[in-house]
Amino acid sequence: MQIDPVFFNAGRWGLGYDPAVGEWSEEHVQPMLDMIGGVLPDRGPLRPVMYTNASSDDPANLPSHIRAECPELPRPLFSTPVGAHNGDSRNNGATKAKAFCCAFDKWLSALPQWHPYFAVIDSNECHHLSVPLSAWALRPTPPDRARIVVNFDAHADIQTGVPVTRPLRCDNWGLYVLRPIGDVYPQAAADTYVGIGNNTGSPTPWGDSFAFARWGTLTKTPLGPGDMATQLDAVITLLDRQQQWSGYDLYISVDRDIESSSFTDYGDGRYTPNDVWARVADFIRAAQARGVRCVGFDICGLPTVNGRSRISDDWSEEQRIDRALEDIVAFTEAIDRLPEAAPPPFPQDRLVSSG
Ligand SMILES: [Mn+2]
Repeated sequence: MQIDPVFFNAGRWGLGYDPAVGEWSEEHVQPMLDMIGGVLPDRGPLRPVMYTNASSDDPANLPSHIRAECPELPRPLFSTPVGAHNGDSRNNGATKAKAFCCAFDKWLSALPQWHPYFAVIDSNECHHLSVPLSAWALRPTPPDRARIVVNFDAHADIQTGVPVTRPLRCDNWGLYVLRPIGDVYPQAAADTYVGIGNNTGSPTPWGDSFAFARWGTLTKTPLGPGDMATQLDAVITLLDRQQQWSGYDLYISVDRDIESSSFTDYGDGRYTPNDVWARVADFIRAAQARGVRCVGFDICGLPTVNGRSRISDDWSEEQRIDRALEDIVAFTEAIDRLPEAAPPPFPQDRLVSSG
């Protein structure tokens, strides 16, 4: 299945970790773009969407192709810093959801896109980028098809007690796909949010999976310890309890912190890369077998700039980056093997005018 690759930088690689540098720098990003582009053959140009100082209104912080294609960006872009690049834990990755999603919708609408996309988010501190990404991917889904967001992650990334007027963060974004966000998303972006691979201490590997549905009281539904097909069936059962659907559309996110030797900002996870690759591929195959259409995929959490890591070990910086590229290859191959979705997920008139 053809996919459109997008690279979302979230401030880490663009700023080179130096909070004193307030301007976009391609010093570290361009080599990473070249490396990612190098393992995605025959898929056309890798389109970068980047920002550096997102609390600034200055469009000079945006890459030139975004400035050119989308001249009327909302001002102010954001009300609080996004993708914090310093040790200020108060603002780490935090922003007001409405302004953030509005700005990203503008940016996404400026990207040509005819296929499901595959996005790479540089820091998993910015996993909340998956809100506008999944909302954008699932927007063309007609109301009689169910919309599923699945997050393979060591963490739940959902906090049920948080109102959606609070800052959107990497650790609470799951709720934001289930709730309207002002007039940006007057309808919830998804019907269910699913967490797979959470590490809550279950003695059974892959036994901590859960789903939340958008309707009624927010209630956690365990998916049981079964294989991926069984867990997907549990999600479908949850959805089918609400209404009869004509089909199901799926957006997948993978936080690399689920994996050992991932070297993300949030450390290393419980599962080996081979195990994660196999589970994600199993899930995609189970979806395909049930006619569940994959409309988008993101992988989140590269090693920090130039392969640096807070995790102490004897891996070289190059080896850490190679590990991330291995993930990108493994996940894109799993998607690539899918036949073209029918009906195609995106209409040819998907491009909307910006401004
Ligand atoms: Mn996450």
